[in-house]
Amino acid sequence: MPLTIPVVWSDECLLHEPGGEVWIGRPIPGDEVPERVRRIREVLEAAGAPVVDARAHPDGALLAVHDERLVEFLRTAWEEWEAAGYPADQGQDRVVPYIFPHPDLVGTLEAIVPVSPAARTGFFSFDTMTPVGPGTWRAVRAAADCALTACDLVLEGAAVAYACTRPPGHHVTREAYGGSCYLNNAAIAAARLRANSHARVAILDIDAHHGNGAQSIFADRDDVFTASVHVDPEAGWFPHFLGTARESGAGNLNIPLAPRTGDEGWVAAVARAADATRTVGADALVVALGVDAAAVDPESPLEVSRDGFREGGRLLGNLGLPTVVVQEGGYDLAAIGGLVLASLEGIDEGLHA
Ligand code: SP5
Ligand code: ZN
Repeated sequence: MPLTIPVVWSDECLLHEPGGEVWIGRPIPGDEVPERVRRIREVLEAAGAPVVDARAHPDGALLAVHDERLVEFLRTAWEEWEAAGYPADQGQDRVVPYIFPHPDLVGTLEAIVPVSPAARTGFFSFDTMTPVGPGTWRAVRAAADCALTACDLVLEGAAVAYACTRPPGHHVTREAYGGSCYLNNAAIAAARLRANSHARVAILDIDAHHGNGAQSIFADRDDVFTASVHVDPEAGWFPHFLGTARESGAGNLNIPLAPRTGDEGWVAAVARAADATRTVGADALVVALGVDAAAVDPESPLEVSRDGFREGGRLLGNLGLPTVVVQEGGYDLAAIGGLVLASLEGIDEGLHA
């Protein structure tokens, strides 16, 4: 049976090249590369899925979840970096931070937005691993358009649509970017569904890393429920500072898993997140689909198989909700396409069970 889920695509998503990202002060090759979505598309197309071009959407959809200062920073960061001479004078051809407004540096004062581009970067980014280069903004903006177009397809009656997009987004808060993410595509999609007739939207995040962005963005709203299944930050994993079960409450559910958790524990966690989504009475679903929980993935110690992703997908499809799937992480180029295909097939099977 061919895969009938529409795959939303934009060539512009290929324009962001991380180059070397800085980890523990050292440049290492970034693994959030354009080839990721090429591989996914190739596998989904071979499975028969129709590819749909992303449509442009106005900025209002971004400003529903992000502060205008972040959007303007990302739009202009590269040009200002270049104009300040960092590529020519310092040999640094990516926008990276060097100083951050630590909560105890500024205390009860309001941090200044720095005039120096290098310092300003630290106002908006929370790590050194999320560089901005010449093509970054166009890719980031196109990634949001892919998520929004997938929403359009679902609002027009598709049961499910998939945004085959990058760079990913789930670590981005209202005003801070990081974790290889720049704008929170899944949160933007959830806000879009809320603005268009869906009363209660759930974001279910199965990327291997905690979905801190949506948790933070929707913390004080009861119309968007957030749940995240991820490797336990308290066992030493990104994003390190949050993502514990203690942060769970009426509007948020965190399910941290021990390193080396495989199919059984991971699928049970996805089942719990799906049950919670049912309990809150969501009428639409956004899946933040990272496939970096796979055993082969270099960025996480979870050990989920392709069958595990298929089974997790079935549980999500079983919710029977209009579903927008947004691509997040997943860094093993040989495996990524098959893992996404298994997840989408699972969702499709669950929806029609
Ligand atoms: C979207 C997404 O999955 N973001 C997660 C980014 C996590 N990055 C943490 C990087 C930690 C250092 N990895 C370096 C590997 C060196 N071999
Ligand atoms: Zn991840």
